[in-house]
Amino acid sequence: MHFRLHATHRLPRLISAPLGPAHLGHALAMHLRLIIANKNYSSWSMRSWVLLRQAGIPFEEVMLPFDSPQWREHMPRLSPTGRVPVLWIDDEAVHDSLAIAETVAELFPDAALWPEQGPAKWHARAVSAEMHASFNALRGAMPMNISANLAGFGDTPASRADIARVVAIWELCRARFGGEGPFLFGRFSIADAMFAPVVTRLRTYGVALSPVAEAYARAVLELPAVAQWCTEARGETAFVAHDEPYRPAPG
Ligand SMILES: N[C@@H](CCC(=O)N[C@@H](CS)C(=O)NCC(=O)O)C(=O)O
Repeated sequence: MHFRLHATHRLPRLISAPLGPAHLGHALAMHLRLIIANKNYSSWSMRSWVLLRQAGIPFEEVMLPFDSPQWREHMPRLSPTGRVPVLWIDDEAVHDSLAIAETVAELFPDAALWPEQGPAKWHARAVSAEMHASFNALRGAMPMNISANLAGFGDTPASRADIARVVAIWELCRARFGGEGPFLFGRFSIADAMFAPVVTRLRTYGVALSPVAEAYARAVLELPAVAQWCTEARGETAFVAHDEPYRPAPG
């Protein structure tokens, strides 16, 4: 292992960070390359991309569209699991969105990507892990599809129960830990990156939210990195049938 950034590269603390590397103030010693898939569909990719971009950490983006010749050609070499995201740190591959988040937090401690310590940090870890491991009904019934308007689709008892749990998490975090900003733990953290694709799903499927959850969802959508991801997602034209249970293929 050769994580040289830890000692030599310090980032300022983030509230809602400006984009770009200007505030790094120095060249990075490591090359970060993030392998992702379609911005419209790939919710796991979105988490890692939003985290890096919102933290202002420079990285090279490699987008391999699902079901494409590029995916078939490059994925065997670029992803140990055949899935995205994968973060390459020089010639080391770190797969899985939660492992990527932990690794980035470790490499850039001054970005303060987790809350500082104590209960806020413990809860941020817990809800990020819960997001990572749960909500299968919501994922299945309401696949991420940023550019679509599918209001009313995907509303099942199981997806509704998942949404109720997500909203309960948001309300608890906002009430207990959100005093210093509009995010789950006040300032932007890994937990917000983990929930960002859920926020877009709730918009796509027209889900009505409580006032606290709605305010949080708006804050997430207004994050510069989330706004950029969504704009780029809306610019994509690929139609991936596997992610489109509700719409016929165009043409
Ligand atoms: N637990 C993984 C999930 C990764 C995942 O399922 N990625 C999807 C895209 S969002 C994927 O690569 N699917 C392609 C496939 O399964 O062939 C993570 O957190 O990164």
